Amino acid sequence: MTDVHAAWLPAEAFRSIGTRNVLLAADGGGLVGTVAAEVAHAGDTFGGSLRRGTGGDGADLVLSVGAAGGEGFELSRAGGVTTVRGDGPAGLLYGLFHVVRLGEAAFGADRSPERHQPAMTRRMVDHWDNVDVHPVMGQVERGYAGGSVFWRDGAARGDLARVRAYARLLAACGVNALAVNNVNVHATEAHLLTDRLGDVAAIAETLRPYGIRTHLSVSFAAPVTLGGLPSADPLLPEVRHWWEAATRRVYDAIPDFGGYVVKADSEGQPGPFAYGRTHAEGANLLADALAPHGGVVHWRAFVYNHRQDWRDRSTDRARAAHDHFVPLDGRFRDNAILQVKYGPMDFQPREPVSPLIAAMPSTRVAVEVQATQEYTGQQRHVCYLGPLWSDVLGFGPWGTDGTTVAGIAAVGGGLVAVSNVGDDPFWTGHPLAQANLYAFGRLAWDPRLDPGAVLDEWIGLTFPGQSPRDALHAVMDGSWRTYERYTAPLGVGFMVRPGHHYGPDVDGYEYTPWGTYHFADRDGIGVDRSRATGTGFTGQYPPPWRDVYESVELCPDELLLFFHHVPYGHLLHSGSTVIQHIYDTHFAGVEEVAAMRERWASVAGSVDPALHGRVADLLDEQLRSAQEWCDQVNSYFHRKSGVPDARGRHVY
Ligand code: GCW
Repeated sequence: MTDVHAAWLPAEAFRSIGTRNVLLAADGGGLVGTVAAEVAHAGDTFGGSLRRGTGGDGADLVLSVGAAGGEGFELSRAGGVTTVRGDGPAGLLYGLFHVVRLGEAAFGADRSPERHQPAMTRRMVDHWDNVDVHPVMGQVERGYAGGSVFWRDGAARGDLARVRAYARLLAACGVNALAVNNVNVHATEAHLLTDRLGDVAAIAETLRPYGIRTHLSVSFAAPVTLGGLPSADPLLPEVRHWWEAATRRVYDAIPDFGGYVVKADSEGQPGPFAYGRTHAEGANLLADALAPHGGVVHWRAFVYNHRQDWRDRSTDRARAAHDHFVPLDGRFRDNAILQVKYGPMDFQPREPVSPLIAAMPSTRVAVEVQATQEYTGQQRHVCYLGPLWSDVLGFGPWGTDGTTVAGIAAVGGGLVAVSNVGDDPFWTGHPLAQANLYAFGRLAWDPRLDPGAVLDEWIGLTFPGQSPRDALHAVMDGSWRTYERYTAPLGVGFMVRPGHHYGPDVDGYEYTPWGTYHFADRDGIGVDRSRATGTGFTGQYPPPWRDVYESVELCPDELLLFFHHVPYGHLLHSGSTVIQHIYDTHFAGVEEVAAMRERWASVAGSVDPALHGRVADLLDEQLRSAQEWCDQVNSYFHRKSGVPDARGRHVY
């Protein structure tokens, strides 16, 4: 693995444990064996010791496992001894990584017993991995970090050392489930379910020592394409039998298999609509096949008409998931999880929270976010997404009373991120994009964590003993808002180049069938989604949001153009007009990127030169791209509106 740079957890991150005498008072292999190996390795590196057995004399750290089982753990310190007691082996593993995170602080002052327990049962990453190199999408769809970590040239990688290292990184931030292939299931990946199951079993074996269960994306048409049946109708007995038998074979090969992920009737993927069946009938077919084995199906709610007529302003893509799924609430099996993107459109830097999340009280809902930065700079721009996800998770669909999005996901299906990792030496292309993956895991474990503090953990674990902490905060803390400033304004979204989605193209999607429009004309901009005069989307929210978003006066500035079409002279709460806001934020965004770049230049010499160089090069590109966004967006709106910039800056 010499071509691989460390992410979080370089050897140095284990110094505090590696210099201690550790007693592991638990038998067995499995996850306890993983803990033993981690501690032994750290001891070999730094001169500490590991003893297994009982009798803690002289130990600085005592690790044990309770009988209850589970992922929680208790941490305490008294009389010079730090104690971690895992509820089960998984809890011990997470407890160990918590001690690593704390570093020397775990061995300082006394600590009265603290309980740690994940908020979400399932904390999952999905890989949009095509196995083969797809002619348009590449090996990893929306992958910005090189090729696949799992496959090479369409075949399984013989050497899974990199996957093992990945599993360790994931476990250290709390991830416990992973889907190995794209939700768009093409001909090659379809076979992972049947004759290429061995590839999946090998990955599962590699992930298992770090407490990660393996999931598989499957095609709803598999009974036809793989099984040779004439139909995939979910109500036909032969179709049910086919899925039962296929699933039994999966569990024979992978006894702790997690389950299936399905994108159906979405962007051309097959689904139950072809047979006049509902999505509940479709999902339940797979849920029933998985149930005897304890598996779950993640059924994606990303269902909309991608062949809409741009002339028709009554069709609203934002409405689609709610329109499709709310009538089905209560009709999904308990092991069928509805996986909902956090926003009603598609992973934009700013969207309201999807109203569907709160509208399925009798269905288990998982919330999906995108660590792979399709619309947030494609891992060429620094864009730390912790604050975005934290806002989403803390959002109260019923206002400040009542539960949050995190609460709904916690009692439902958990949190899912589309992974941003590939075979790039820095794992995520942009080395700083690693922080997004780390933050995802930590926020799924505890959504109340402050994203700045999570970033601080990542910095500490990634650059132990080095000193770029302040510079990294300066570059990353506000980077999501900076990105928002120089891209599409006030929640209107898109304005990206169609197809690859990188860089500006204000009208790129305006006359396409994709349902992603801004409706700018000479007088104003925005999408009227009000009940009074627009698409009625605001009516999908419960109070207070249905009224807040309905009202031009009450709607928060950052979402104004998502919900309303307003004149350029409309006055925002900020005191600025819409047009002046567009100019000001775009100029400011570019200045902020320039400052980020300078700040990064100032820490050359205090971080690994290869890493410094990669980030520096990418910041050059980010500045170029931000400038391009600024110039195109400002020129576009100046030309449309005829309103000059109040500060007389150069617009083309
Ligand atoms: O964001 C869009 C992407 C598609 C993706 C789709 C989805 C996997 O542009 O590439 O397909 O979402 O989430 O299914």
